[in-house]
Amino acid sequence: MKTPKRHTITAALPYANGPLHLGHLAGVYISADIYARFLRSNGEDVAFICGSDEHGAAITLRAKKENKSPKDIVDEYHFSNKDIFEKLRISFDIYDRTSSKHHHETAQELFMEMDKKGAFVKKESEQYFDEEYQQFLADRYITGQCPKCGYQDAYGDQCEKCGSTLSSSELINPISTLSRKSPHLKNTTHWYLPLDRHEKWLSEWIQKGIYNEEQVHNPENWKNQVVGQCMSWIKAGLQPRAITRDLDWGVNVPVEDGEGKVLYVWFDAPIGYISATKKWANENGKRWEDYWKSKDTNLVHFLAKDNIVFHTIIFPAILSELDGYILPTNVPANEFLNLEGQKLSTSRNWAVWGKDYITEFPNQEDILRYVLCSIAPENKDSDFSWKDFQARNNNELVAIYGNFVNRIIVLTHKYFSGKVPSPKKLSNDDNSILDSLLNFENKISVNLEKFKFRDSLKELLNLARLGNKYLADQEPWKLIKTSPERVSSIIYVGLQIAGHLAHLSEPFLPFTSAKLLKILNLKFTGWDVLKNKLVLKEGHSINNQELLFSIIENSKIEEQLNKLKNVKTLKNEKINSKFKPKVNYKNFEKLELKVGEILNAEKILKTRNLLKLKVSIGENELTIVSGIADQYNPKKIIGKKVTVLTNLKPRKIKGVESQGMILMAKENEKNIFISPSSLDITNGSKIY
Ligand code: B3M
Ligand code: ZN
Repeated sequence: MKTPKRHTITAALPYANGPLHLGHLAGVYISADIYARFLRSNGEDVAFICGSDEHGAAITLRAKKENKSPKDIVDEYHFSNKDIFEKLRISFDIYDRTSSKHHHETAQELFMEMDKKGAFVKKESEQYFDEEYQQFLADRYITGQCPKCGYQDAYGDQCEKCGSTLSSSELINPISTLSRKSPHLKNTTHWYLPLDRHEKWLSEWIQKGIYNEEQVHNPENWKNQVVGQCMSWIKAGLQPRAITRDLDWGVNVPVEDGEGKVLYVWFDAPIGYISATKKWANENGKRWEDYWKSKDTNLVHFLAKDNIVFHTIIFPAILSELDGYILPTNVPANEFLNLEGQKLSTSRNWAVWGKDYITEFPNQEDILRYVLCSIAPENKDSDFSWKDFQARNNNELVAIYGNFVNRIIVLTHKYFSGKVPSPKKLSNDDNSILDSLLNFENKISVNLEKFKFRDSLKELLNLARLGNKYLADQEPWKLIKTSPERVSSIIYVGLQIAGHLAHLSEPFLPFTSAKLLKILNLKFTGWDVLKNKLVLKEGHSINNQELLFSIIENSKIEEQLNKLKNVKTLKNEKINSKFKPKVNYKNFEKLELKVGEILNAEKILKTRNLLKLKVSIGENELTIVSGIADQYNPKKIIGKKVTVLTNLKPRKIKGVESQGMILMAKENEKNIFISPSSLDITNGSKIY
């Protein structure tokens, strides 16, 4: 037996601030899983590492908006995302969390190792500070006018209108998203990773693949777009990058004068791969160092194109400053997946959510895996459409794969009582088909080794196609009376094809592979058995047929398309609602708006979403029923200042008289209180 090679396979850690959609799955996790399963099928030693990325300003900002703690947010999405991965059988060896204690310890340890070595420079600079909140503002916390295109609501790090990368100091009229006031500049000190010092070797490494004598990779195996992106960064000149932030959520900076600061999320997140490996190794009797510090280990990072530079420039620069770490052998980044011809967008709800797919297509996980692999955005952006999804299922999985398996199993039971027959009369054609079986494993493997997942999946389907065509050409059902010896040979050959198909499907279609192996009464012991064209012995009994795939009806697809149509209509309504007819001042004046304060809040029993609020509006108190229980924890909103419409005609809701209305802003289907920006404004103050 050959000695197994060791592989550390990482998949980008999804931010635990939102649900997974098909773009994430097609961009990263399906390919990574196929690769990990392929390696394991070949007896290789694999650590397949992932987890939730639970730090960063995007998470704290979302928490603020929803009036929750960052911990509430990451807990919610960590578990729901983990569940989706499990249901799709993404076979991570560990799905860890960067908010865990062991990760904080590892990240701090590595920071200190680098700090001691002098791998950082400390620099003072001016950064925006929110006086009211007594807080420095991460770039995401500042909005203002884009200096490039004039867009009013650009973020401090990026303008979403024109796509330019910005720094908050460039924004015109910056506003803090916390207090809604203009922040002022104040001095702060940060630790910087001087990427300029690393420019030379990184450029050599990316272009020639040479890191040191012991670690060399062939740069021709890297995707063009990955090398291209790295080189365009390097050519522009690498700049020192701050790796600490003034935030209160993240890994604390573990040195003197690090107080009030945390590590930059892109510093700690990739270290998450290492801390997760440590945890997994500890729990499984392995040495984590073998997976990160041995030159024989093949380190591969799976991710989408917006994460490339972090894994090919910043993380390698970090690793190079640490003792004995290896660098990735490859970073086979994918491009993006679109949906029905449009860019996927979480905020516009233009997405197919993993969770919805799992509930709406029960027991059809492999179809999704199949389709997303067939259209993986390997070298350019690709498109998911429901019609194509249906066609691939009906015309390929059902009509070719499922049909072949169904026929061969039914015929074996019908003619040979469910036993593999002895081939009485093998023809030349039969023999050449049996010989050709050996090539499939080879073709699939060669493609997978090059991260060509689409091509390898095509080969898998070609094997099913071969079986289907073979049975159609041979027509054993016509020969059974006249030439039973021929039929024994045809069924024998057909079963061998099915045996290869069952094994080779494992990385791509793990549910189907398991079912087919069970039908064939085989145990999966890896692909070694495929070195032999005969995987089923004469006389071996097989089990009964089970349905592998079924037709997806038009109505099912229409349902999905309607859902997307509704998203579009909603969007149009939003646009149209900007243009509601004008009202005169007299009408506006009829509304009595006041500043209120929530004095008490309780859930109304037997309702999903209703809170009964007691709201002070100065001299009076109002009882108000509000449908916000899914977003606001009643305990946490007491004392909150809100805007109240106080002269709305009272009405009974679930038996409670509601005497007014609290004004809300709707963003991404969430309701957010419109709170007066100044906290000490008196209750009952008129708003006009
Ligand atoms: N959390 C994924 C993203 O950019 C990011 C990956 C971290 S990998 C260390 O959506
Ligand atoms: Zn712009």
